[in-house]
Amino acid sequence: MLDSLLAFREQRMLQRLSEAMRGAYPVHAPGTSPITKLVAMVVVISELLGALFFGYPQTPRGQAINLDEWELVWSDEFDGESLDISKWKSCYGNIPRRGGFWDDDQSFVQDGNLIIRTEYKENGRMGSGWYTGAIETKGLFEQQYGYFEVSCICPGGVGLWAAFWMMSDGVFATPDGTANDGGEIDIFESFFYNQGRSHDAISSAVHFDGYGDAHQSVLVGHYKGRNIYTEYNTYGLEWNENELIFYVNGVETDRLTGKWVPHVAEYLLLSVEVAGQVKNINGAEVPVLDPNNNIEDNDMSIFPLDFKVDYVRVYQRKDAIA
Ligand SMILES: [Ca+2]
Repeated sequence: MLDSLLAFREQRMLQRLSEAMRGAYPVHAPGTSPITKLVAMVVVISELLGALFFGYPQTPRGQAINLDEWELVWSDEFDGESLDISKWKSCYGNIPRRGGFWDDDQSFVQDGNLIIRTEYKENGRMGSGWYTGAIETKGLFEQQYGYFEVSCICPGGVGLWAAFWMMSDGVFATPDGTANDGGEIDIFESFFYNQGRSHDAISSAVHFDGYGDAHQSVLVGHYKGRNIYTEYNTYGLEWNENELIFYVNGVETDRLTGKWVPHVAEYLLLSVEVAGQVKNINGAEVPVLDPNNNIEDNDMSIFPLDFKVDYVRVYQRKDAIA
């Protein structure tokens, strides 16, 4: 009954609350004193209640990824002079996107990082407005299952939406009620700058069966990073034939099973979107996506603002390769 009424995230909160009260979540180190255990339990339970009732982000408390079990099979360290076009291509070309424009000139390599730069341009190639960018590996690199990780610094401004995600054309195939034939896997999305307790958090989600009437999606959760606008954090996905397991800084946040798990190769995307309302883009009024998340609420002196990506690394399980 509860299962049918509650979203995935709420079900998970209740499950974890029950585990925390039994002392089973998080797992305590052997020999921890009773007082330490009690304090840890109170901290965990308060955080879960805040997440359940107020949507506050949680601290990742799951298993740690063990990279010794994985073989690096593809990566970009962004150490070259320019974007490696054998690995990346423009995502959809130069187009209007949400409250701004995706423009290929906004993505470039500098000092060992991929930079996706957001700025206001009076005389951009598509007119005046907010310019940012997106790149993808579609047709250049696609993989089914593995461990996928980005290390990055998110752009710290209101109304900016940086993401590391995966896609397959199967997302748009005839709806079958599952992600079997492809899903949009949002390994992380960052859109909580200056949003109270969520400020330093990211979101993970999965979508499938297109974006129309048959669309299904799940919010995996909101999870805390560590100074995500000034320090490098890693966001990872372990994808096997049974599960999608999400990680922040190498610690599991949550996992999905069943219909949410794709079983086709997918490609990678790195993008920034302007999530707020922007008026008069080529004469069109862009609708408000979130009145509390408007790029025009920023002090203009923070721009240009960069999404800095130190690396993207892709692994396969060693036992799957052997
Ligand atoms: Ca499907």
